[in-house]
Amino acid sequence: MEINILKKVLSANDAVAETTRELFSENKVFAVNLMGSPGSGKTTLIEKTIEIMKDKFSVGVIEGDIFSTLDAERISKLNIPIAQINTGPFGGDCHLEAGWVKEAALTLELSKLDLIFIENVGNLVCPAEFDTGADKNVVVLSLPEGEDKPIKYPLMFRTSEVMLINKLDLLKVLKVDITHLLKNAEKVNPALSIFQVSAATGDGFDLWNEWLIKEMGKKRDKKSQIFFKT
Ligand SMILES: Nc1nc2c(ncn2[C@@H]2O[C@H](COP(=O)(O)OP(=O)(O)OP(=O)(O)O)[C@@H](O)[C@H]2O)c(=O)[nH]1
Ligand SMILES: [Mg+2]
Repeated sequence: MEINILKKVLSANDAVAETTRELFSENKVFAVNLMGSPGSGKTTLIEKTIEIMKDKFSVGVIEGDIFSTLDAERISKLNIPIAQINTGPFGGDCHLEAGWVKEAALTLELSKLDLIFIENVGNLVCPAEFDTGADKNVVVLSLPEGEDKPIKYPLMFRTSEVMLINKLDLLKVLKVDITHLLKNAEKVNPALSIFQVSAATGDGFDLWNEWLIKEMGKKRDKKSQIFFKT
């Protein structure tokens, strides 16, 4: 019985997600759903990416958190359009649903944006179960979390098209085996594109930004002619 109820909730969310994706497509904005553990560096990655790209592209952010507007306050310092979703008042869900994302997106001037980041609630489990209506799912895994996470939380890595391995600047102190991590990720999802970055220093952002620009280009043809200046 419980399983049936869950299926109903998920299929209702999937139906709304299609309309959310249509909204992004009508406005030719490329929407990225950024997922990952609390503290993996999602907000820092958004901040660094915007810092690098904002002269060429219009970026907006939808911030998802159970409580607080702390991340939105950080991002708002970059003077970009931002919408906050707090799940706390609605039961404290540990994921974002497509309807909430759509409602938040409608508060932004979507037609003026090229790219929108949806920062999902920090955890490696529930966000992977709910389609937000974004075009692509990206998981941020930071080195301190360890090599085994793709094996222990496979759905997150299966539903994502990109994995950002963050906090590369900590490699020497942590002694994480990146080759082992890459093998684990490949076992779970051989199609995963993987970029190794440090959101603190900006290292590795050239390939990540190239990927974003390519995907934005697919959404808005003229953008495909513009290449990221390093
Ligand atoms: N050394 C290092 N620290 C980082 C890096 N990226 C983020 N951090 C730090 O990690 C901590 C958490 O970063 P956030 O960006 O707030 O993490 P988050 O994933 O947005 O966290 P939640 O929103 O709570 O889920 C902060 O102290 C960041 O400064 C990195 O590349 N290297
Ligand atoms: Mg955050």
